[in-house]
Amino acid sequence: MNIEREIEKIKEDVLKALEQIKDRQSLMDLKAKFVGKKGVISEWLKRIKDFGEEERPKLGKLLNEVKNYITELIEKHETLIKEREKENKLQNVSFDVTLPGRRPIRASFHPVTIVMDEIVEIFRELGFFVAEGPEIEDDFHNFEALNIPPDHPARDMQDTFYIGGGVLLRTHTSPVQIRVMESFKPPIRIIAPGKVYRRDFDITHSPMFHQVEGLYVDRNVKFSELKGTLVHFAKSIFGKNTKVRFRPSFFPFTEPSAEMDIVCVICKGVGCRVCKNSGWLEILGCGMVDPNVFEFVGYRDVTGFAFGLGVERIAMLKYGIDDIRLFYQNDLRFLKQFS
Ligand code: 2NM
Repeated sequence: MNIEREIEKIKEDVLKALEQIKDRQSLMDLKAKFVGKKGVISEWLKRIKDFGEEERPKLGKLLNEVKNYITELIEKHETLIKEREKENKLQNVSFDVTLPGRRPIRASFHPVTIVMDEIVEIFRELGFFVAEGPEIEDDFHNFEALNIPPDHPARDMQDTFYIGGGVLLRTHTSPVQIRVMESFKPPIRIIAPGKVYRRDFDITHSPMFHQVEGLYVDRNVKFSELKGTLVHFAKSIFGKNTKVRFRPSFFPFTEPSAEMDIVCVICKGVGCRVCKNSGWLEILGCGMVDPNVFEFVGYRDVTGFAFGLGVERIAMLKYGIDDIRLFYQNDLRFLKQFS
């Protein structure tokens, strides 16, 4: 057979072999067999020296052409196989529809919100209406109308955040009650929950905290009604066996004034670090509204009782939390315990 014809035949052999090849390994074997170091083409190149001077260049050129042609052919086929493998892989991806779904993260209420709502609900059941007002207040509603004279320690720069021009951050929610009395005739029965601000910061004080204050004004409201209402509140929030006591106290806006204690929730009255060995814990301040306050808002021929409490303090006692800062750090390990 003609030598050139023989070389041309190698191409046909390769083309025929490629038709059968479906995987990469067989393709690599084929590549080695024809264009590898010990492949068919290499064998032919070694034999060139056996030919005559004139034939050698022609033969060499032809062999190189065939080698390049085959290499290109194999590379094209390799791309084809790669693409087919990728497609097969994608087709084999499947989803197990019986797998359980991912659980969504469920949010929960902040402990201060939980306790505040609970307190508000207890008083709403007794007929108190919820009232709200501004956190930025003026001197009249926060102090003057509450019978807090200009030289009273509660007005000290150390306690109040002053904005200037007689404007300040409210230090209690009492101004809300002053505003309600200015706008509505008695009788009134209201509860004022909200944020208040004081210049105070340690493990039991925060510069912002939450208060609930209550006010009941009508003809002939008596101290016994204040006691009955607040004893009911203590038993509702701390349990029906909760023991309480009223202790005389002083507030500029009430006369007489008192503070209500419950038996220490930690030591049950024996005496411990939390109750400073007294066996009692203070939970709120209260009293009969001072006549001077009624005068400021134009109320006549009425009496009333009022009270105020710190929501964080109630929450700390209820849940045994010993550092107020935990309420404001947004640590999920803490917050998750109230879901
Ligand atoms: C307290 C204790 C006692 C109080 C008084 C008034 C108002 F506006 F009627 F005068 N509101 N809240 C009051 C009374 C607040 O907090 C410890």
